[in-house]
Amino acid sequence: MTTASTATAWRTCPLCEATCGLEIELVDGSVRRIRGDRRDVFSHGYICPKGSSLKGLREDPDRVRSPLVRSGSEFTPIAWDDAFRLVHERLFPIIERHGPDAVGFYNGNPWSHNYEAVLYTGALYRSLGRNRFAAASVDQRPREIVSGLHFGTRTAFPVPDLDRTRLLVLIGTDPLESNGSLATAPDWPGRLAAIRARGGRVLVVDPRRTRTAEVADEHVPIVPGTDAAFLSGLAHALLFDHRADPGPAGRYVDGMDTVRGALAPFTPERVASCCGIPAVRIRQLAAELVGAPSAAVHGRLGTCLQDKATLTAWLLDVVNYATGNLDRPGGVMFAKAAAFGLNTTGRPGIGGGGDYGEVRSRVRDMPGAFDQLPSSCMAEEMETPGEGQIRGFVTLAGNPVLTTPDSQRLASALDGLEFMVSIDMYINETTRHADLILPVPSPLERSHYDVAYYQFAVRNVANYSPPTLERPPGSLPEWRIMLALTGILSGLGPSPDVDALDDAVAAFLAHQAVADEHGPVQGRDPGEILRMLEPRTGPERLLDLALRTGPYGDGFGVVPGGLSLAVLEAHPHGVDLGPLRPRLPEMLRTPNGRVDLGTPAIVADLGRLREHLDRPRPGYVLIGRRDLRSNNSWAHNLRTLSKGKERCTLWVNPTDAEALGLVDGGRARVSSETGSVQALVEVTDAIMAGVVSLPHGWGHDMENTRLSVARQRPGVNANRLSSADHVDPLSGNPHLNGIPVTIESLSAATRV
Ligand SMILES: Nc1nc2c(c(=O)[nH]1)N[C@H]1C(S)=C(S)[C@@H](COP(=O)(O)OP(=O)(O)OC[C@H]3O[C@@H](n4cnc5c(=O)[nH]c(N)nc54)[C@H](O)[C@@H]3O)O[C@H]1N2
Ligand SMILES: Nc1nc2c(c(=O)[nH]1)N[C@H]1C(S)=C(S)[C@@H](COP(=O)(O)OP(=O)(O)OC[C@H]3O[C@@H](n4cnc5c(=O)[nH]c(N)nc54)[C@H](O)[C@@H]3O)O[C@H]1N2
Ligand code: SF4
Ligand SMILES: [Mo]
Repeated sequence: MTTASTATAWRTCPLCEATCGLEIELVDGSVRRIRGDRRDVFSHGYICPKGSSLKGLREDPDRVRSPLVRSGSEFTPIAWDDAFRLVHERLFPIIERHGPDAVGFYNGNPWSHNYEAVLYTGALYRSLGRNRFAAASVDQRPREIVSGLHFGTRTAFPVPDLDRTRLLVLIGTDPLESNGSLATAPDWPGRLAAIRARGGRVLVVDPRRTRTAEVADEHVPIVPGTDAAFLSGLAHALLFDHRADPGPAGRYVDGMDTVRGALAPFTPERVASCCGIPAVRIRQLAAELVGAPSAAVHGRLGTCLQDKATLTAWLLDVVNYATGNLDRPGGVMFAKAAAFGLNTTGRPGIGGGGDYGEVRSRVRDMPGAFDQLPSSCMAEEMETPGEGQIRGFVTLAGNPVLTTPDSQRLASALDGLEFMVSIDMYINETTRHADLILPVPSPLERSHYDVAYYQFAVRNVANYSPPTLERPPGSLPEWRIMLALTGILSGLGPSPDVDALDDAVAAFLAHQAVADEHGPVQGRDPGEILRMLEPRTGPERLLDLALRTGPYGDGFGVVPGGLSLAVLEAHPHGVDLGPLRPRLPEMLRTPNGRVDLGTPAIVADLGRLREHLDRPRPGYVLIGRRDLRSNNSWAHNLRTLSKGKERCTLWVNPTDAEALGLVDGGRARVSSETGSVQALVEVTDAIMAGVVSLPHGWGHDMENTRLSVARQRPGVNANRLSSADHVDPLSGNPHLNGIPVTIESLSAATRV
């Protein structure tokens, strides 16, 4: 008889922005149990139901484990060499014949939680043209554009200082379901409770009485899509009635005269009927914000998926600045990431700004940003003939057929492509269109470091996770797949030398590090730096380089005791680098080293807001929502998460239900100008009258997918109702919250 070999491993959960530490019990090389890691320096044992689902994800029989080639609707396994040969034979010639714009690329949300993908995208981008898209432009793109304009880098998000603030205003975010966004923090329930325990207040502005609103001190309902109206009224009250001291940030900020002038017409009284929040409440909130010892106004996804999203992000910065809370403890602050921080390299205080608007889309002339074009342009760039038309496509960690606007149209456009490759782990609504699927290992079989999320965490931390389990034979790490693709699309033939390409990426970054006049290895020999990184390769080598040349790094011997990957390896529960500290002006990377809140392009957009104020409200409007046990489109195949009550329901207020003849558990047809779906009705007073809500990421009843669990309760695809044409013109972000719809009762109650 042999005894089972047991072990414990720790790693950071890669499923959402909260970066919780997991403690994983292993028996004979498989996972027995996953719990919260009580010793994790950031999460202290907190975990949500998704964290333990990594076991189910690894073991899911539906997960793709070898490359698959499609013929008609059939997928057949093929060897990796053959798969790459096919890329060379079918995808590369498209670039040769039509140029690099002819092959498009879309990366989805899990990309950002996967440092292998993040670190090797730069190389892949160089083999492609301008048609690069990402879930970012159905998400935080407007916020990134404003951060780029105000602070010089796209990830310079003003983060609510959750652990010290005395007044937290959450707008369009539901962290009790989502675990938070653009404010990386494990355990929002605990952190919100702590604000109240120390005598502070939490206020939620949302068309729904969310679970977050239920634990807050106050819920302020708002008409969907009108946050810019509300915030302009709030900013007006702050700028004209209070004139609060902006504090030290005042030394670095310009443009407030322009801002005051531009906002003059937007009195609380003028905006109140549009946003549905009484003028007295807006004025009172201004007084509360000014009077609080510290206050943070944090707007998130609900504010980003509307047609004035960029204006809204700008107004959030104006409001936090005008109350003296920009860059002060308890207000909104900037993290200082240990590695890869966009605002920790180069000259402190000065930079090139961003590339906003430099590249534009071919068909609709939409502005690009950060090397990407808006995802709302994807389908038209595939459909519209001419030079630069997308004929080949690569998706990586994304399911745009469920997650981007007018998904039905996108699905047809994908069918018209000459060749499509998906780097993914499922045959889902998007990858079923691919000619070739290149599968990636499960998250437990790779290492992990949160390149993106530590750049906007509420506390500075660094945590590296080695692979928990060995990669199964026959699998390839995602970064090697990406480099192979990079090589093939760059003309290096069907089997490029991936190790040489990896060396080239590392050498490029080492050269950059020694060329950084303000970095710790300035002027040193890049060859020496690369030798000091041996024998590491792949993402670990890039991470070690970034940590050692980062703000807490050992500078390759210059700073004794500084951070390196070896230090993180010795600290499996993470390294705590302390609370956020004021960072102005050092964190700026704007061309003149200052913050201009009066950016003309944004201020000019107030004209559209003025028109909006007088617009009659449409009848019913549709918004989205998130659920703790779901994760965009791809957690629905995991049994542990898909148990329990039906989650893809249409929320309808009781008054509306009565007027429409809808009953709880009945079915309704929801139609927009784009399309129509039949949804299960859930009557609840948690949603305001005139507004209905459907979550996105559902609609798993499409043909030819391999999602046996998700298919049992498919739900409906909310993005059949959204339109790719209604966008925020400054960012290209689609208007997904507040879509005008009509609703029709289809049947009596069946169940809920
Ligand atoms: N109506 C409406 N639409 C929305 C939203 C909304 O609120 N309302 N929200 C938007 C937002 S915020 C976002 S971020 C997008 C998300 O949109 P997407 O990113 O397009 O969708 P996901 O469901 O996150 O897709 C994840 C895909 O990645 C694969 N995957 C998971 N892990 C890995 C990995 O490690 N490597 C690789 N290669 N693949 C992996 C999964 O199998 C799945 O195919 O949806 C947006 N769409
Ligand atoms: N459980 C779970 N967690 C997730 C995800 C998931 O799918 N499921 N997705 C992850 C991703 S990709 C992201 S980006 C984050 C997003 O995380 P959050 O930013 O917290 O997003 P949501 O939970 O969708 O909350 C958005 C809120 O905006 C409200 N809302 C809708 N329209 C408006 C409006 O016009 N104005 C205002 N003020 N509010 C409005 C909605 O009712 C909703 O409560 O969550 C991440 N975490
Ligand atoms: S909150 Fe997010 S990071 Fe934490 S366990 Fe859940 S999914 Fe993972
Ligand atoms: Mo997102």
